[in-house]
Amino acid sequence: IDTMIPLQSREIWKKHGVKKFEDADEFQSKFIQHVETTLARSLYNCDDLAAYQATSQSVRDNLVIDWNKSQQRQTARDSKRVYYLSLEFLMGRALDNALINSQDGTEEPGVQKRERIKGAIDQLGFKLEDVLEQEPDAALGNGGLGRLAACFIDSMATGDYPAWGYGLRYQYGIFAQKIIEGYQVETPDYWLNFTNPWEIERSEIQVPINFYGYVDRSGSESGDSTLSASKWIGGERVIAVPYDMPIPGFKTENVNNLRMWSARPTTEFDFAKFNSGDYKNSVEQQQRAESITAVLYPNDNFQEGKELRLKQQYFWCAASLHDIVRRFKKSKHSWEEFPNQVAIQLNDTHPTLAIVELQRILVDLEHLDWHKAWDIVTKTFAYTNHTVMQEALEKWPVGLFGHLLPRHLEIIYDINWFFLKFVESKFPRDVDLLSKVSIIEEASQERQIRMAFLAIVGSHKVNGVAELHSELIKTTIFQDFVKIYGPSKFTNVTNGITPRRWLKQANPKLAKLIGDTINDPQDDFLLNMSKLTELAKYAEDADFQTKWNDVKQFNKLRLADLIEKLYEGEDVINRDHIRNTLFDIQVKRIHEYKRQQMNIFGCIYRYLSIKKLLSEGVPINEVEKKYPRRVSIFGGKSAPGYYMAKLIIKLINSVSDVVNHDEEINNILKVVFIPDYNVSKAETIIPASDLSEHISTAGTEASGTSNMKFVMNGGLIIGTVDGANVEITREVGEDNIFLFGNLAENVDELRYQHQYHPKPLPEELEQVLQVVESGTFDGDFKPLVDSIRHHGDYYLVSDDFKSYVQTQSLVDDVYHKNKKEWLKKSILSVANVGFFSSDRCIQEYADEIWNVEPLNN
Ligand code: GL2
Repeated sequence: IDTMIPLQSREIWKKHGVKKFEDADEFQSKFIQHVETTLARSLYNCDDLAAYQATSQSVRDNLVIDWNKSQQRQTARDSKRVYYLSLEFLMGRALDNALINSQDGTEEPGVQKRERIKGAIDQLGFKLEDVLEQEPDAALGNGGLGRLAACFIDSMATGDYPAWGYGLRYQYGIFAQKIIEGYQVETPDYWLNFTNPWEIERSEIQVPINFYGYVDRSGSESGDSTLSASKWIGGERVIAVPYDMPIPGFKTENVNNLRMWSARPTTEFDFAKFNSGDYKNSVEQQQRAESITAVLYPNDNFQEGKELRLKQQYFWCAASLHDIVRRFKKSKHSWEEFPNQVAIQLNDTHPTLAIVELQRILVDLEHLDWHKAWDIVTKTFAYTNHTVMQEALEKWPVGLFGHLLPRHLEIIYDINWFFLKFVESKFPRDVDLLSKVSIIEEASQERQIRMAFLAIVGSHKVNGVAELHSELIKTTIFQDFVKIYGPSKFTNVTNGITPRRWLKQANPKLAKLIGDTINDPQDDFLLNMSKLTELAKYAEDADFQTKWNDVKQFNKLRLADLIEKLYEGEDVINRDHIRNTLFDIQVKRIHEYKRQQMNIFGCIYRYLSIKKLLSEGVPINEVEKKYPRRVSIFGGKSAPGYYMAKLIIKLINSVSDVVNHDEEINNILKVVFIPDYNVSKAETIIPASDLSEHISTAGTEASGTSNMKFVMNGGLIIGTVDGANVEITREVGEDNIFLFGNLAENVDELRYQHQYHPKPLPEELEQVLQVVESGTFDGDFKPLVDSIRHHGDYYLVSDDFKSYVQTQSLVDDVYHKNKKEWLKKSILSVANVGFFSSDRCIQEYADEIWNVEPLNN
């Protein structure tokens, strides 16, 4: 059907063409229009929530206008597009980000667009800060992996890349965390309670998605060969409807799209059900469709293996590919050109089914020859691995898989057959190798499909997310594939973060100080982070250090306010001493490998040491010299079914309870657990850190990205030689980071020693564990203690504890005895953090993996 307006009518359209608001006055007019029409409210009935809605609608109107232009431009240029497939997009809030990104460089110095809108909102009778607070976080992700996807789409839009994100529109994001009597309690996050002004529902697009059923090969040419076109007769059908979220770039009119699919029932009439009088049952079955996109699985670095999750994955891959193929077909290229027009990046193995689905489309529906199709597929896809931990690597039982997706299972077997034939030709008679690399794992009780292997075989590039991690995947989990394909298929792209959100939005005071100092009032450094190196010459400048420190103090007070609010008025952080209190922060998902347990054991050790001195009669002011003021701040969610992680949360809260209420120690140590850590809280927490903890067992944290965020905000790191800490050290210099602990290369040996030649625990840890066992802290922590004492201490807490504690006292010394030195380290860190901009990262993907160019306006 032709949906284009006839030529003779177009002049009318052009005459009435919509315009963006350009200044404060036009914004106010839009705002009022939206209050009175979109919201059907008035100046007699307009609260902060309505003001948020009206502001967002107005800003969104501008975005949509640019979005339309950008999409038309991308289509007209017929350039290669990138599709970033991620099951998680941890977006956080959109409004402030959209205001910041609307800055276009045309403003007079000092009056950025955001500031003008702020003034306009003020005149309308609202405070921008309060308006921004109304927005619920779009929390459609678990942790680093999901937030990485959000940073990437910001950088792709900013870099003018023709790129779309594809995800799922979960009705429930990651659960809200409540702490009740020290324990985590999960409550649903129904984030769509009020209409979401940032999404555009596209109910005119409806993609049918099938599940179950059987394969009909009666029509295929050679009868029994699965390689030629086969017909999959689906047994259950649901509809995928897209919701689009415009993604604005910074200082560009380019606006990209994040398309998120939502599941709906079909309106097909089921005669069989109707005739059997089973109307109620058929309604219930229809309702089940919606459950596919109801909820985000709350696991981080862990595979649960539930059928509904596989259904989510297929639903999303099939809908996205349908969309991509439809767009490609409109461009009238031949199929061979598909990889020149389309690059698809797989964010972890979650979208690996897209590989199989494209092969199915090409062979079954487009009737391409198998090998020709497979060549197109492998040139199109690339795969990012985000973990080496076994429990996180996706595997699906063949039975479950074949029931849900019978034709896809056949295709996987065929892919595997050709792959193994290829291996066999390169390494004849190496049966052992064949079984090691087979996409189908035969050894286990039930056959399983190894999704990472399928992703490697179906891609032209595989990358890790930090140098150490990218080396590790080549020498451990994927070593046989390096042998088969050669090392060039495997590459590294070190993660990055967007400085728009993590510097400008989270820390406006620091961004302002930087802009003023390096004479960059238009914030060009947010695009060109190498400009930050100019800060280095002020690292020892006393005046500048004072200003730098003032910004930090401001941010610490801002965090103290947040904590007070969350603790319902309890004055947890003593503001009088905030200037000489070190803020030590560890915020991230709670996981044994991230070792929050080691951090809290460190707090207990510090507390015991303070108490010991006091009991020996040392006066508190002397004690304070040895153990200067510190607040240890924790935050993070545990997967609901992760017993140990939940126990760690309880221990932190129980320790907090004892320490914070011990008057004898006179507030020189505080322990705080911030409930419900999320993106918007991170924006307040991260800028307030003096020190942050990235202390995973070496070799377990693929990259980490909060390490970069803390450094970008002038916080120093205490960390292990793991993930991106390695490159952070290279960039900021080893004098400016506190590293400790065993190296990844020694981990296997240490674990072996624990198993077969256990040694007594170091005395510092022994002391701590005994106090935990004594019942000083409310709760039963036996499993936690036993994991170290009796179960091999898999995460090597006992091996690293002593050097951890020693490094912490080094931190105390520098912070309290040599503040100038500390500030110098902090300034130099920010000066050299530029490498970790996700803009750099996206450029590497574009050049090395996608082969796409930015589309300049
Ligand atoms: C993770 C890694 O654990 C983390 O180290 C990395 O920074 C991110 C992004 O690459 O990916 N892998 C993973 O499964 N989750 C992560 O956060 N959930």
